[in-house]
Amino acid sequence: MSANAYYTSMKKFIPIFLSLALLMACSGNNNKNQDQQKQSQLAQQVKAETLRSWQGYKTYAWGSDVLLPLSKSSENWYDEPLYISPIDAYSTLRVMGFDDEAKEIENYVIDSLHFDKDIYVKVFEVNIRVLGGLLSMYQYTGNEKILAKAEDFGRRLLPAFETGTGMPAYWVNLKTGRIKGDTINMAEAGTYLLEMGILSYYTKDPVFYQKAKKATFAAYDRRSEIGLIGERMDIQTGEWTNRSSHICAGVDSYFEYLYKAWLLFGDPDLKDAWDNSIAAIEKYIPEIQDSLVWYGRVDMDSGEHISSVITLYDAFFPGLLAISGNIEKAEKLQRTWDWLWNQNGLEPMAYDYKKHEPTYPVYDLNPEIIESAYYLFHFTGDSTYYNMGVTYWNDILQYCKNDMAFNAIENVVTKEKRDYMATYFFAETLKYFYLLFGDHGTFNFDDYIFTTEAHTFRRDQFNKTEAAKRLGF
Ligand code: DMJ
Repeated sequence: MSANAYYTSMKKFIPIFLSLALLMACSGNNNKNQDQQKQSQLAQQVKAETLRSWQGYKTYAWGSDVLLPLSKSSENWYDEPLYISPIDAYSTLRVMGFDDEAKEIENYVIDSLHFDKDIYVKVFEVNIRVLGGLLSMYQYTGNEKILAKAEDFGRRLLPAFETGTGMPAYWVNLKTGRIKGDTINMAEAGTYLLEMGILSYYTKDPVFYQKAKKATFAAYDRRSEIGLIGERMDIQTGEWTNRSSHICAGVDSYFEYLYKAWLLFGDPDLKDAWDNSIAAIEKYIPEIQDSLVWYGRVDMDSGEHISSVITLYDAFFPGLLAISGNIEKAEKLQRTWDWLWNQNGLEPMAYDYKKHEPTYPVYDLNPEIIESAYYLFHFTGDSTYYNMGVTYWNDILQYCKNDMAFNAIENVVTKEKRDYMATYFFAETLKYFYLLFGDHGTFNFDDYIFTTEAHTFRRDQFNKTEAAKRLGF
């Protein structure tokens, strides 16, 4: 057939092709619109549940650290409250656009929160929740009174770092600066680089970052010949008191902060430590069991596996692998966590992957698996991760929702309830669900760093040359 004859015969099909193309474009758009609608409906549902829980906290626990949702009462961590729930909730309320509720917290902190209290506080826990929350509040508001509170609080934590190794004591008294506790795990020793670094950046006083860095490197410099760190150390002598090496609860955020603090400030020492640490982790820790990859516990000197008990906190690791560029490993590991979640509809606090049984069946409304689903959905665009989030959300609605807020679960098998709503449920769990389910127009993942408590900091507000000067590296 000549070219002309061919075009003449094809001409009659042109209107059909055009209609088909139009139809496909329309149905593509329809699907996209439907997806977007579904996404935004879920995000709206998370927002509504956040507001409902916040109102529950305000009604029954205002001024206290924690809401006990089943007994409709409250609890403080210490003899006097530190307003941990509201401070933790602040950045989530801002991310969701609840600005009036957030303003109320800001005013309350300024008018009523003072730290000159004769109480021993857990240095790690209040650093990630109270100091991190206040710093995020300062970044959102620019209110110098909030920065003054954060600085006052940060200075009250500093005496904890006056030890033989530079690792903080477990407890410090906010009024007297006295310390308690002989040993510490590596998460409690090495999760300060972000909060203390940000405080140094804002105050232009390097002392905070310097203490944090010394504490982190007190662990790193005592790594074994094969490059692994242990779990627990004597803060005065620097002797390892537990030589089990892992990425589980008790060490987890030590690694998270090496990488994220490097991203935010650009201190090359952190990048070196991260590169060496992740190489050793990947060489010795992962193992395959039942076709899934598990990050168990090994001996820090020999690298031999010594335990197959993992904790649900470890589900932060796919997110960390993803942000540090290791998408393939992140995806594999997330499949393991998703499998574990789906065994019972919620995940247990501790699980033995060789015995196939929960060793501590509590679920405390923890965020890590959702955090990693959010990171992976962001980096891959694969709806698998979005759908994982939908499952987790529906399970939490089914098993943990109560008439005023949400409660923890005593046993993921029986679903027996527990009268507690952890403060990080506001800071992390609800925030990660909301971000996973949509509204990326107003919140762009790449613009922010999340602390281990999911307090959000805009990356562009930290200039790296300036950071080197202000943090002293
Ligand atoms: C949070 O307080 C922080 O993420 C911490 O680093 C460990 N995990 C809890 C929530 O599970």
